[in-house]
Amino acid sequence: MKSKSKNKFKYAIVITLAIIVCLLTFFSLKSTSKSEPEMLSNSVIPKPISYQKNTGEFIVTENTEIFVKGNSKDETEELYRLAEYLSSKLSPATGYNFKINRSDKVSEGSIYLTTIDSDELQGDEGYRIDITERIAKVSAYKTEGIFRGLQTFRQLLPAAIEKNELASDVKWNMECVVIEDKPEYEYRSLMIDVARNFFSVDEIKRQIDIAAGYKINKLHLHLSDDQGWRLEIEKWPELARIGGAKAINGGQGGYYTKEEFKDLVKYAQDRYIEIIPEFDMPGHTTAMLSSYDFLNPSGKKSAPYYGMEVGISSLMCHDEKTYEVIEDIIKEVSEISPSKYIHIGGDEAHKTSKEDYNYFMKRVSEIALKYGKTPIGWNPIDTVDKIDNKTVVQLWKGDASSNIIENDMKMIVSKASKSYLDMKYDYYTPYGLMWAGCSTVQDAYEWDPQDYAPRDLILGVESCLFTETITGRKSMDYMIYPRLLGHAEVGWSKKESRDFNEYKNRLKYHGYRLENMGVSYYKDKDIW
Ligand code: TNX
Repeated sequence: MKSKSKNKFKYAIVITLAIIVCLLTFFSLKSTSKSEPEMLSNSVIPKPISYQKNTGEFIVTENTEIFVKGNSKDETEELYRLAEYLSSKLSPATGYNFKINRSDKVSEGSIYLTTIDSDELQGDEGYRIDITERIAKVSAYKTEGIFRGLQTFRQLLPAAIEKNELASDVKWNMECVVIEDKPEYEYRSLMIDVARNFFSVDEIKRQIDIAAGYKINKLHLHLSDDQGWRLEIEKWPELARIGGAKAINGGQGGYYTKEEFKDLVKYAQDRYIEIIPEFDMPGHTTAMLSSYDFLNPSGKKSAPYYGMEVGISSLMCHDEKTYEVIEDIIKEVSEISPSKYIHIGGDEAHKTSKEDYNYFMKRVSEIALKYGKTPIGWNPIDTVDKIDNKTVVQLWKGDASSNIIENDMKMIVSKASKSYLDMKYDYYTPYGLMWAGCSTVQDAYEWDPQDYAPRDLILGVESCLFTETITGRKSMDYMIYPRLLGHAEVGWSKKESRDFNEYKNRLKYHGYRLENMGVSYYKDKDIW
């Protein structure tokens, strides 16, 4: 009797302990899953044209392989590289090594990247995603479309996929879906001013990589201004050596050697981003004028300038030496820049007479054309008499002028009040300026280039980060993100499909993604 009750007691203890273990496991699992926000269906930014959710899910596991097959051997090789890119994005958080196969005999449970020899997927950047329980497929007409599609693909996985370290206890599931997508505009750009403050190759690469995730396809580098010249020119080495010595407020200067520039171009190309170099002229040129005496009317070098003013300098517009130097610059840059475009500035030339401005911009635009480049200039370049209408106008204030419309000039829309990333979010923002007003996350989203110009003239949009007040990665991230995501959607998604209240939900989820990527974004109180 005694031993029976002893046994009962033992059982009771074992059962109680088992219950405690179960409860502890349950709560600890719950708390780990709590730290991972619940995946939001259809949270892709920029918003795809169509998103057809089906039942079921595809799960990425340690056995998942990637298959690639292009229309030609070269395309298959490029898809192989893109599979490696995808793998580099998925491996850190999952801890999986994905086997890559050059084949269309796709085994169950695999990811498949393939190009299709028909334009049904509409243009170079269009793509289609078919996620079934068996296969996760990305197809496109061109490999560029596959790259854009891969950005959507990444966003179909839980936000933890963006972590740079192992994320255990996460189920890597994607909902079954058919997505068909293509961009509204061909030109979706981020501009970084590396002249006012200089940013290293690695800092720029990091921004390229993040922006590529939101289907940005151009990076415009503002390589010269009063405060700095940032690219090595072999024929005129003092431009970089003297002109690049410092930055605004006498801060740390620097410049890219030609090799570094080529490396940046390649890094961007690998992410289907085109780098557009800008040399801002004839104003914004103190760095040039302080590098070479003969560019100045006095024959003496200008004093360097590290202040905040604009409109303080001008090149000599009727001196052939000026054009010799400019031609050498454009020639050298054309040799290392595969971009179709070169940006020749043309803004705030307050120290140049209108007549000189017209003469100068027309000549420089012709030099660019001579080297096979399409010139881009800030408005008022559109007011230059008889300028070649291949010149693209970058609209930063005002509306499309009658000149633009009559001359049928193409435009990039980057209105300061909407797409300047250096405008403060609100009065309390620690960085930035306010000359075009504050620009909230909502302001950055709720606009359309067609508010300022006719559709058929618009190439696309650009977000501009001027850096008078921005010195490092933290302030850069804070001003760019999350506004760039809104701009990316303005450039990619159809106007009719955009609604801020709906966007806010998707953006909220992207906060976790940005966080996992290590981006110090601005946490708008209305959203986070
Ligand atoms: C205007 S935008 C400028 C830049 C300044 C910027 C500051 C443009 C074409 N010129 O020189 O850096 O404002 O927001």
